[in-house]
Amino acid sequence: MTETLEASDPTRSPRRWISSMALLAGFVIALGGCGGDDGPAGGSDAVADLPVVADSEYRDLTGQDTVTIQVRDNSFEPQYATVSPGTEVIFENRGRNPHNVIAVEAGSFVDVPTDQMQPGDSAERVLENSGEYPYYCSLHATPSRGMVGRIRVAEG
Ligand SMILES: [Cu+2]
Repeated sequence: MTETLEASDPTRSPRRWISSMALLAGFVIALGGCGGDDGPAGGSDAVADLPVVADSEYRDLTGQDTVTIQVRDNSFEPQYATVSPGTEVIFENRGRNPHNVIAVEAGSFVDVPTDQMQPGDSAERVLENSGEYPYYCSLHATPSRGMVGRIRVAEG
């Protein structure tokens, strides 16, 4: 069936393959050329573009060694939480679907990939430094809307 089709035209398909690879390479180079305009991390811009969340939206979970963020279909609960520095934050998938936890500012904490956030899975991340840690599930959100959440690590 398909084999017959390819066998009848042995020279053409490799050639097409090579030309699409050349196109792809050109595209990647073009992308690389634009990358410098974004500034050093690039991620900071992403955080600055997020909607403002009122302080009153944050649940105060300071003073605890561990804090659990429930990962549901499709939200984080609590969505906004304040914790103390060094708190172990546990993301626990209580839903029926796979999710993930992606830092909006890449590298601010280690992402939890989808294969580690299946139903029933949990993953711990320790946040040492005070600051804002917005995150989202890339399966059900963009960084700014949908299945998004934030952890604020209070001043020590
Ligand atoms: Cu999700």
